[in-house]
Amino acid sequence: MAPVVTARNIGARLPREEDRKLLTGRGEYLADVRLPGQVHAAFVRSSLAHARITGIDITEATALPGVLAVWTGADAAAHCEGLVGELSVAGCVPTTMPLLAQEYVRFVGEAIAVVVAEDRYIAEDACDLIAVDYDELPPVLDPRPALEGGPVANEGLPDNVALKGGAVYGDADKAFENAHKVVSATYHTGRLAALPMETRGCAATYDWTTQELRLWTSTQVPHYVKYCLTAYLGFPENHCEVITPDTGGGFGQKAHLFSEEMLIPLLAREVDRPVVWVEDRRENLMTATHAHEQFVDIAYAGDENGRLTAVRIRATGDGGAYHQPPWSMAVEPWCTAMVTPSGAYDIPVADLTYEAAATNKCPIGAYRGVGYMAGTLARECLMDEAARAYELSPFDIRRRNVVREFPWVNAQGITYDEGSWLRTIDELERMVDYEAFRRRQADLREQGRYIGLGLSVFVESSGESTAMSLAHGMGDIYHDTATVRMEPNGTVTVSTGLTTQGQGHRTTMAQVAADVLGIPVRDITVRSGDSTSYAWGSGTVGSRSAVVAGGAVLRAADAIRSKLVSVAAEMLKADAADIELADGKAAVKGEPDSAVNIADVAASIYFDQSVWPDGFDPTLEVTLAYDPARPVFSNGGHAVIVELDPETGFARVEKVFSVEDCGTMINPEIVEGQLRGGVVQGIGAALLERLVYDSAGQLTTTTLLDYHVPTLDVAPPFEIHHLETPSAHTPAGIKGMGESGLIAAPAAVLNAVNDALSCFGTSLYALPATPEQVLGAMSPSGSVG
Ligand code: MCN
Repeated sequence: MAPVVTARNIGARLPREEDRKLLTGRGEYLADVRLPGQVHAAFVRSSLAHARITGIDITEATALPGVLAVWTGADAAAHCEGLVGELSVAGCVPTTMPLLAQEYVRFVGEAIAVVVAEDRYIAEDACDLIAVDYDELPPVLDPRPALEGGPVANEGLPDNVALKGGAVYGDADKAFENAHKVVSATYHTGRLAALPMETRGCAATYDWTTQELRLWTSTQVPHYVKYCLTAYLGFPENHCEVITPDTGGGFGQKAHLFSEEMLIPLLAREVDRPVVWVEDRRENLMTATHAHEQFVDIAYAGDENGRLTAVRIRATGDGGAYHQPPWSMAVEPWCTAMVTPSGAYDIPVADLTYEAAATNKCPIGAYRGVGYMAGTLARECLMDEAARAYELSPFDIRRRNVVREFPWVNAQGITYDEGSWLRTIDELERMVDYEAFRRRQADLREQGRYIGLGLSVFVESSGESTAMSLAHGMGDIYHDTATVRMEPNGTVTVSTGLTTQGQGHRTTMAQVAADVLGIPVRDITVRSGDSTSYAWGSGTVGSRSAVVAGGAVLRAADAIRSKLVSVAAEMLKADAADIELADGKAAVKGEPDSAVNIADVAASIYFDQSVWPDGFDPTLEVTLAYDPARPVFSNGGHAVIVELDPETGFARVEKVFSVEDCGTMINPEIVEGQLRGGVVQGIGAALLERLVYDSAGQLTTTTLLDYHVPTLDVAPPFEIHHLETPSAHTPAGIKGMGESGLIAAPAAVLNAVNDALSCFGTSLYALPATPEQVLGAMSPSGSVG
């Protein structure tokens, strides 16, 4: 039975409970962890992109006073051969990433040795004393030629193919042969860093007398890390605890298993002291996974009316040197090709190819909108090209193709149960006042000013669960649990398996529980994932928390509610079916004067057997799981206006209009914060951010002077419109939305830049659209000015 929800707090714009602590500087992050007797680790990392290690001399480092341990690849391999990464889909070839490089190094920054010393200075000095001899090998840097053969990037993948596969749904050749028009393009998404404000880090203690291991790690997936401590290293799982302190952003980067998280516990056991490692920014930019780099070839076949009859897509990922578990380098191109091509459109035929090349670069991992960002960029930017080819407005071409009836099963067999896909397009057109925009654009062009409007409509999968993770070939995401405990005074502790990187879960999960239990939000404390000794969870990834953790909280709170109702019925001498819980009181429906305080009901459950129904179990603590049986899809769109500076080539985002439909909103303020943050990250991806390797495979963007992230001066004004199409399959109709900003904004920004460039007869196809590229596109010769 669906939980009973009173909807007093769900939907309210409550301020974030967690901000009081975080904004007053009282947050406790990984670097704030202080353990008695703690010592520090530092890593020696490869200075070459690809080489055979011919010798490592650790003699001087080991002799340095204050050094407690120096480990190289062989020491680590004695405990663990390496982290095995793969995606369980057709054509994926697994890799094993050693904890410390053994025979080969395969990207600049790969860890070769680790030093533990009394302080970080000594550890770093000792690292400088370690001499590594290399036999340099040619680096593989370009994924497309790499897939054709030649030098190998990873000796475990003899032809550089980490992933290759695809599928055809319908007769694609015929559809393209018979097409009235074919439009096609190749889009390139640059290599990005998820760049959490707080870098990675971990600290561990090991007590040999009890075999208790404690690992503090700045992660989005503590339960998975704990599982891996046993699976890879053999620490007994019931003797391990993984603790996640306050976390300064993750954005997917901290949703991996990292070698460092395995090494630090081993070293704590080795030196019998607590060991701490805090990553520096350079390490973070070089080694903490990169994201989103893909080439996407895409083509549409269309009939004479602008109706698309087929889509053909080939997604090629530049995967880096290894699969980084659990999100392998294969997820990006697989998801782009197999999940995103038709989006909100009814395109009956699909020809889909995915491939990932191993290269001598940092492994590709997760960053907000894995696979969806590049797929949405290709689909939505080509849709604007199609609009130009058919001489239709960007709204009309989309309206002509958008799905109007639900449930809808697309060409690949993915079922979408509901959505406001057509309304999204209509609302965006209303918000931007399209005709007025075109008039303003024409007037400004006369004055030598170039503005453009870009549109992007998205569908976002959310609520990653067992069913979805198996469909995505992941197999590492399952259900979540929540524990709800009511104290004798009626206050409540909700513990969830979530970790929080800034999403405001302590507020939203309290809102959810409050509406089931009928008590004020202020009486609820939420513990989210600070320790794996609380409720079990699969991690904060894939916009799953509102749906999956929220579902678990709803179910567990509902079980407590049933107990309160049955005892309140005894106390009020009424039928349980007639009892309502709201505003801190239990009352008989329609008889407000009958009310008793829920706190008194709770106290009676603990202390007064006389009001217990027969056989009543007086526990007010319940743990329950939730695992959505099917994927949940939210949807929306962005329309972006940019102005290009003809002097500098800089594209300034003038305004963003967003439509968001994540079903029932728990907290619109938080939803809007998520949306704004994601869109600004999308503006960064579209215009500013790019990790650059030189021809030797050296990363040249290892500081924030070189890697340009958007700051407040780039953040535009927003106009946000909410649609609410609840899911029929999730408790309370909630759908997730945490990735939507970054999934769809880059396409809207590039479309806007290309709309502004249309009077020059040029378009850009690669992100980021840097000032140099924009200037080049604006110059008559098309060359960079
Ligand atoms: N929410 C809501 N109503 C809904 C849906 C969501 O009020 N119908 C609220 C949720 O309760 C939650 C927030 O919005 O507080 C985001 O919910 P959800 O879409 O479930 O996403 P997650 O909580 O699972 O967060 C993960 C998502 C991802 S995948 C990345 S990456 C990401 C992101 O959220 N990383 C972030 N947002 C981030 N925000 C910050 N500040 N830092 C990160 O690292």
